[in-house]
Amino acid sequence: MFSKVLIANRGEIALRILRACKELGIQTVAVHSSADADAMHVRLADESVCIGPPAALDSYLNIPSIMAACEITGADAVHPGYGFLSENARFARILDEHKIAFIGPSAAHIEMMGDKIEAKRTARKLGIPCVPGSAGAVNTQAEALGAAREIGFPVLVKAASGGGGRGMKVALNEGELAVAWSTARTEAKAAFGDDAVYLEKYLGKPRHIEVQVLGDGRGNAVHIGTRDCSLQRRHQKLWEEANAPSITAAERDRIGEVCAKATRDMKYSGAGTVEFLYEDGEFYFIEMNTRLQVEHPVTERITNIDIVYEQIRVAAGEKLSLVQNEIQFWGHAIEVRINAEDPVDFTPSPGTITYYHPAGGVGVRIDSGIYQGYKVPPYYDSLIGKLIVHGRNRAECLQRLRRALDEFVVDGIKTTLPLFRRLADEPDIISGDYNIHWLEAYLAGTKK
Ligand code: MV4
Repeated sequence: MFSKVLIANRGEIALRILRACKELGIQTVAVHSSADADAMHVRLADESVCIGPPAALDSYLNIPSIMAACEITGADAVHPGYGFLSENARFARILDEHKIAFIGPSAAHIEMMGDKIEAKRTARKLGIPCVPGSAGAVNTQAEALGAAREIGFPVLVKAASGGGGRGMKVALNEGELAVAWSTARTEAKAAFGDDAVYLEKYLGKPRHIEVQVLGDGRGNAVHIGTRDCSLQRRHQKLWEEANAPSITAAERDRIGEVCAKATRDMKYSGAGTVEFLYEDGEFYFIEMNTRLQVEHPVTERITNIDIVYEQIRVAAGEKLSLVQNEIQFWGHAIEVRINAEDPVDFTPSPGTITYYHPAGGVGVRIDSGIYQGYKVPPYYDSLIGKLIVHGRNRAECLQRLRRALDEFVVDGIKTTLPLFRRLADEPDIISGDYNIHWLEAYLAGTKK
């Protein structure tokens, strides 16, 4: 096992990782920008190193600074959290060259899944159902037209290096294809420095359902259920549930086993998320994320599995501590993301937290590093915490969410908490009848 883990992240996830390390008896190093000196995880870590000024490019994304912090502190492993360097194959490789473990999959797996065309090719080869689409990159307008005719309209042009929805363009018919293809290429080039694009059948009203997998790189792998992450705004998830409410236990086990087998067959090591669009009873693979995800606590809550503990174990070369037939699912969990944002127009709301009273009681978990007097810096993502509630079933879970939200007080800044209190009373939310467009339509006042 590792003796000292450097946590290359900030905010609630840095604290989450620190907690797992402490429970494993591992020493912790917090690295932070000058704007994060007062963060809770910095206070709780055994050691801390300031790695640069507020701008993430100069601190949390600054590989030489982080390598220097590893060297100074003698850390033997790095946990990258989510975002920042968590899916940076070059960072994983540099750590490897310095005999420091990257707590995550191999650089090769990160690279493969970072290329969406390669990821899809791999998924199909491993028996994962995919969205019908072009065989690979579509490099000319004529190729695009040929592929689109074969797929059938509407089609979606996607960036090979994409993710997060950037460089994505819909073409409803042949007349729209040329413009969609060329603007997608231009956007992809500008955003990712790579103009490769591919085509898929456009699904109009899917749910976003993902499968959490864990592998140990030695041919052992399990799935630990599904999550529905359809409630999002501009590709920012706001509300996540486990298991996905719209599918049966049999459907979950079937798609879960397909993903676990794929994880096993590619000798994947660590935590992974296989993302699907789900429409009319069918799953369609879109991407695989090779990192810990923001929404991992809902899965932890219904399975009693500590995902970060498993990540650390397998990165240290130990076998997975889990076998599929011992994994059980207990009730239902919902996570809502507490962002320092206006709950109506979502403008950022950094500043000092003048009063903090977190919810508590049975079935409530809060992952957050905030405290009364903490100053939310303006430089980073607005996520300041997550409220996770559990119930024996979805109805109980929703009622517990309402109860927890009624208790929760964060004063001094605006947060998304009031939005969730409203959502918890919406008939479509109560019935579980929503897709990836529902929240944006609701916020626009049109509702579906
Ligand atoms: C799609 C799609 C419809 N059809 N692919 C958006 C982000 C990217 N990672 C995948 N995305 C989508 N791919 C096909 N063939 C609709 C989306 C999409 C979406 C997906 C998941 C969650 C939210 C979304 C919001 C808008 C569009």
